[in-house]
Amino acid sequence: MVQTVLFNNEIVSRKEVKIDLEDRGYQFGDGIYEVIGVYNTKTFKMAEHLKRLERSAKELRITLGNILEGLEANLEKLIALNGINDGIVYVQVSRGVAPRAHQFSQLEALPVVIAYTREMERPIEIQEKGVNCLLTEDIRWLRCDVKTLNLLGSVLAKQKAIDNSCYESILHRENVVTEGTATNVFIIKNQIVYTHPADNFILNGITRSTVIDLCKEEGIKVVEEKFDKQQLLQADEGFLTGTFIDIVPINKIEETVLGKGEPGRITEYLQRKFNRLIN
Ligand code: PSZ
Repeated sequence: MVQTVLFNNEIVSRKEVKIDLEDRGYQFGDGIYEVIGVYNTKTFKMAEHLKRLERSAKELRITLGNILEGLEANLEKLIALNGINDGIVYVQVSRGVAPRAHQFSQLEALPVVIAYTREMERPIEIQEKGVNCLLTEDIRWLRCDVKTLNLLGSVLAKQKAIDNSCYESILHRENVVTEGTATNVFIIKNQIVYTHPADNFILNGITRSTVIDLCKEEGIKVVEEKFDKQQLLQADEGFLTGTFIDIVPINKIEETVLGKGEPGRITEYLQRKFNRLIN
């Protein structure tokens, strides 16, 4: 089937997309992106994702001009045209094309926008059974709050997890647990939910915010404070959050079984509440 994609402001077939070899996204990873979940043909929290895209652009001094105008409508159109039921829509904005130089002051062209969809099965099995994780040193830069195309720290850490038959690397700076490679990390100890505060060391996940709001609505105490590796390993329960995986329980971290080594009670409760939002 021919895939329909967004290229700058036009909906075209995938083979019509031409990326210049001096596109700064290609040469420097100089750009930003978002991944938005699609559940039963409907996007989840599109407005929040586009707001975060706008913030990422601002932090990197990428001038969006009128790019956001009509973007939401175009992403919805792609989902419909490609007949997506469950999956994601990916959107990326590179700073644009210019003769290669680190500085971007010579840039005249507009940013380059692409978006495409992917049908995916919902990861029911890992949501129900939970996953094993690895602890990996967080070697990323100090602006993890910006969703940039520069993902080498995450790429290497995720590969390390896969090489060790794990689902995710849980990253740490010194002893402080930050987040996963494409997930936020939550632990529960004595009925209290903990997650890293939304500062420059993590991406403030849309799923993370949704889960925090759910906790507050349900009267579950939630604390946005740093916790360390030891607190992680001694937690009663733990879970990962992210677009499309939603909430995935952590069973084991390397040799340490978390809690009972199976999805915990509060984790499952939050999963049920979360499922009501997307269904
Ligand atoms: O399919 C993909 O490639 C996805 S889906 C979600 C992500 C990637 N990443 C989101 C993300 C992240 O990159 C980091 C470093 N931390 C946390 C998250 C979770 O953010 P939300 O909940 O907004 O998806």
